[in-house]
Parts: sequence; structure tokens; C-alpha cells
Amino acid sequence: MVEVYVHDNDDAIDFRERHDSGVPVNLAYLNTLNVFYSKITEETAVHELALRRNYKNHDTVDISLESFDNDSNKLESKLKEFYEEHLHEDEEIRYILDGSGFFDIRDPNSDKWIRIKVATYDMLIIPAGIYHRFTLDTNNQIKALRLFKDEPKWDAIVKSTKADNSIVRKQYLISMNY
Ligand code: KMT
Ligand code: NI
Repeated sequence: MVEVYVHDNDDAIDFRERHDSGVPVNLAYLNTLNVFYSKITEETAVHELALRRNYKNHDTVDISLESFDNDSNKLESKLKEFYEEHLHEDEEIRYILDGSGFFDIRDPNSDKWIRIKVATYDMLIIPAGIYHRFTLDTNNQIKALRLFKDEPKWDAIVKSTKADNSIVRKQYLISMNY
């Protein structure tokens, strides 16, 4: 079963560690934030789901020391980017092909980080306008499909007053009746 819990916010411990505060979060709560999790063992089923939701693009991302030419500085700087609180202008699907990691979703109700531990076959739908971040875990490797609605909008919009006031953020908050 996928593990979902409130992050302990302990920055003294490496961000790849579990950071489990001991407070579990259930999937039904995630759904109220328009975040959807599912375990899907057939990759074709993910593409079918994406087609039904009018997705037109995808790519594969490989994050490990090997994929960064064994250059740990390169890997760390990419991870730093993923771990910075950000949002996207479009809904996005993430499907884990191999390895594992953590998606942290900023709960708009409590302002706490909700941590989702993802591994092979886990699929997450992340709505446009929700603040989130990603990191590897101590296994230090993940391969994931990233599926996009339109042209790939890789751009992460880093948490800022401008992002807070953006249309996509406001629409997200309205969509969950906040
Ligand atoms: C995101 O949106 O933060 C990411 O795509 C992280 C990498 S996917 C494993
Ligand atoms: Ni992102």
C-alpha cells in the first residue's frame, strides 16, 4: 500500500530520509485536494488514461547518479530544483517505472507537507496550481514517465507572491472550494 503521511519538517535530517511525523493521511483526503493516486501495473493503461484526459505529450525522466555521468554535483543541483516548492500551469501525471522517491504536496488547508512515497507502478495525478516538490529517497534512483496535457511545460513556477497570485493558483484554490 502506498504510504502517505504528514512530513515531520525536520530539516536537520537529510531530505532523502523518510521524514514521517507519524500522522497518516488517507487517499480520500488527497482526492479532496484533486490529487489522485493509483497503482497501475500496465504502462499502456496509463497512456489510455492520459488520452481520456486529453494529454498529448510525455517523456521519461531518469534520475540517478549514473544518469548524471556519476557527477554528484550535477545530480544534487537537479534534485535541488525538484525539491524547491513549485507549481505547474497544467495538470500532470507521474508514473513510476523503476526506483522510488517522495512527492511532497503542500496541503492548502493546513500548510503542512503531505509526503507520498512512490515506487514502481505508482501513478499520481497532480493538479495544475498545487504547490509540491520531489526528491529521491536513500535508494537514490528513479525512472518515471511524465505526461503533459499540451506542449511540454516543464517549467516549474517557484513559490513566490507572483505564483500565489497567478491565475492557475487561484483556479486551483477555487476548484477545491477553498
Ligand atoms: C515534478 O513535477 O516535480 C517532477 O516532475 C519531479 C520529477 S518526476 C519523478
Ligand atoms: Ni513539479
